[in-house]
Amino acid sequence: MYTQALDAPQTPSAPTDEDERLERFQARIDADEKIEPKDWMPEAYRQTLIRQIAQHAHSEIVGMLPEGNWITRAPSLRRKAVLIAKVQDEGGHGMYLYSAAETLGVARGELVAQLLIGRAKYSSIFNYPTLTWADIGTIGWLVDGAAIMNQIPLCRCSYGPYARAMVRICKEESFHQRQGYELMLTLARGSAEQRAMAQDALNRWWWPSLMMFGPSDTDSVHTAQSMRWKIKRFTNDELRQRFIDATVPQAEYLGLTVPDPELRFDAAAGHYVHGPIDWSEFHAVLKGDGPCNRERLAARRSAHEAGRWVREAAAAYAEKHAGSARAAQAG
Ligand code: FAQ
Repeated sequence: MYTQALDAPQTPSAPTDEDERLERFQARIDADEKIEPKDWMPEAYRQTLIRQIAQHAHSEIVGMLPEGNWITRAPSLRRKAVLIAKVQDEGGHGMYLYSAAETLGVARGELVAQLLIGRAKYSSIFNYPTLTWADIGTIGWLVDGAAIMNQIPLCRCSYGPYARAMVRICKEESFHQRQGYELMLTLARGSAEQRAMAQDALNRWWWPSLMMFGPSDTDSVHTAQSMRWKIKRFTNDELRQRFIDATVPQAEYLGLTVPDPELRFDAAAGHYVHGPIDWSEFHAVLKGDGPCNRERLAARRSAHEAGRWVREAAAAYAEKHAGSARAAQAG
């Protein structure tokens, strides 16, 4: 019997269980079905989602730092209240996203540990300093604006928990973008000094905001597969172009100049054409050599240490309650 089995012709193209499962999985994706945590999924799909959702969660958490830096210096009580609410929202986004990642079988503690040892990526944009109050308006306008452009399509991502988390996140990001633009409008209608401060902030944040969308399509490692899996719905360059097309008229309305001498509107194509992006700056930031990489990680490590007693107290409390529940069950 065993010999017969060994003699059976082995056609390399014969479908295996794994091939069939992969085919069924892709058919579900193609039919726009949502994949849920308990469904079968290819390991590479799971790993891609863990990578992207974790990087996204870390970005929200590290992203609290540049703006948090201005809470004590906001120019009015109203601005302070708005900024506190915004920074708190970003913390909340990080929490939903860590929860979404946990549905893929990875522990939040493990993801946070990777961030703290400098192994995990987070968005390049949060490694730039916030030098003036105008930077707070510019972050809301450009950084949240870029985040929305990238994240609205993620509401239709094939993985259910990520897609659902993005719905609420996008609603909040939209409020953030509008508060940023309103702040910029106030500066643009203010004194010559305020207008100069707004222009200086735009000069410093424009190119890093374009880099948020990731490398150009020719250099993007993950886009093709992520689009087949409908994790991503558009390429990095497509989203970057949409952002530019939406944002340049907003800058014009503010009376500000986009710091790109080659920027021009191509009426035939219906798009703005932009000058070259300095990808060497992007790669330096990703390698840890941006203006604030070290400062950001140091701030996260110190916050993590400062919160140690809270985590220990919460764990002790949970253990105590689990103990009483066990005792009640036994009794
Ligand atoms: N920074 O092959 P691709 C926010 C990495 S949230 C750092 O194109 P993919 C809210 C990429 O991870 C902002 N790394 O990768 C807020 C990959 O590295 P790996 C965050 C970047 O995944 C506002 C490698 O380069 N948003 O702003 C960046 O297909 C205000 C190759 O790139 C999200 O995370 C970058 N900019 O596309 C908070 C959205 N770009 O893992 C506070 C979800 C690329 O191979 C205040 N993520 N890399 O070592 C995505 O949509 C995608 O992951 C992309 C990258 C589009 C970011």
